[in-house]
Amino acid sequence: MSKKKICIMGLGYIGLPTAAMFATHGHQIIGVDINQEVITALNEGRITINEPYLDIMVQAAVASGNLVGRLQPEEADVFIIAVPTPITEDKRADMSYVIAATEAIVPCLREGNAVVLESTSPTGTVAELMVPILEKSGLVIGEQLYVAHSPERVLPGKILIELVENTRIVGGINRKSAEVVRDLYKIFVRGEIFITDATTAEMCKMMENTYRDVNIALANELAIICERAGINAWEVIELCNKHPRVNLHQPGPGVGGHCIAIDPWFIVEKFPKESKIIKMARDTNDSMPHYVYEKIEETLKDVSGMKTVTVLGITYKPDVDDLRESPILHLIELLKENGNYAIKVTDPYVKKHENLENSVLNAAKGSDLLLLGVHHQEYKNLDLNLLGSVMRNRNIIDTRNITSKQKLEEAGFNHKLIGNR
Ligand code: SAJ
Repeated sequence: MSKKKICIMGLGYIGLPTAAMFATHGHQIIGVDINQEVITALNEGRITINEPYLDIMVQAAVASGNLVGRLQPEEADVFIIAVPTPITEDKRADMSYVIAATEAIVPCLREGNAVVLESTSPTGTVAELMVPILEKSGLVIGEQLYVAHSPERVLPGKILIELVENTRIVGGINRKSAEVVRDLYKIFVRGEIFITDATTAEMCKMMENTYRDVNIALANELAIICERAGINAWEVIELCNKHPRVNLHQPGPGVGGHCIAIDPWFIVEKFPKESKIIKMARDTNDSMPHYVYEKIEETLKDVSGMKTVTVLGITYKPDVDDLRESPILHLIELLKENGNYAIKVTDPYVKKHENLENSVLNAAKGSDLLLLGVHHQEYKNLDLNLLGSVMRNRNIIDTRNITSKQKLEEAGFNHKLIGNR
């Protein structure tokens, strides 16, 4: 393919790796973001997010001259929109960034251009929200201007591998649009690229994350049921998953991240009467921080005065620095609201946070309870004897099944595991 000029709107977890990927494949990339700090960093070859190997790739792309940062879009062959689609307080999709980015590119559009939406969006976003804005360019959509949705599907922590290896869906406003955009992604995607219409692609993306949310809710419900039944949910899951057609997920303190805890709401918002299971799953997962909070209350009910809880791991999932929608942060809020808890926090991936201690040992000093929030690699071999020796009371609640019952008992801990005891 001849050298393309591509404007990428939004340089976050998706836009920036995508920009670096196209740039290192020899294309000219204008990375656009409304945040001056992001642009300054990019033009110096630095990044402001944490993703394995992304810094090296961005550095190489900027050094080659193929990637530059700008605050405004400019004329190009292709425009890719990768801006956030968060939810509002009342669980509605906030499409303001998509609208702003689409409006911003209108003056730059020329015949033969392609516009791709990567952001996860409710059904109808491309056809009903973006197309009317793009029509202001005067171009005939689908003939003079190709428009498609190609949802990102990469897993934070493995973005660079998954961008290349994963299969991809391209949903066009018409067939020609889908084909043009498919050929574009062929530049670096090694997985198969499937073509469909834009609204189907929108639903696929939301449903992939909803599938995971519903399955995690099922695991969380199972965890609660097993506690009542006096058995170990983790063992039930392991044994059930020996069945060739069963894949139970893992219970935990709730679902975090900017995708799985959000996308199902986009379906519920549009189809409130029909999306019963989806809504129930969201509510189940959202209730888990409170469930863990009640366990802490129960465990420390006999400790008088201020009680100290040490939280090990506050990110939304292991081995990343991402705090967005982290269920452990919701749990900390509940403890703070109670007023009887002093909270100490530690997390090897987080550099700045309220009550952050620089080591597990310092965080454990004088504590009444260790709360294992995330299964970071660093927490798999904790020196429980040492930690116990500096604590005021030896209590531990494991929300992720990373501690050994035997080791906890040997170290004299009163221990609880979500889904078991
Ligand atoms: N979690 C559980 N139990 C499980 C699996 C996950 O409690 O069995 C929790 C995690 O601890 C975390 C949350 O769910 O809090 C989400 O983590 P995740 O690793 O499942 O997913 P994300 O949010 O990092 O990335 C997802 C991915 N979607 C799917 O796997 C279907 C990714 O492929 C998407 O690209 C991404 O959302 C996105 O951007 O939409």
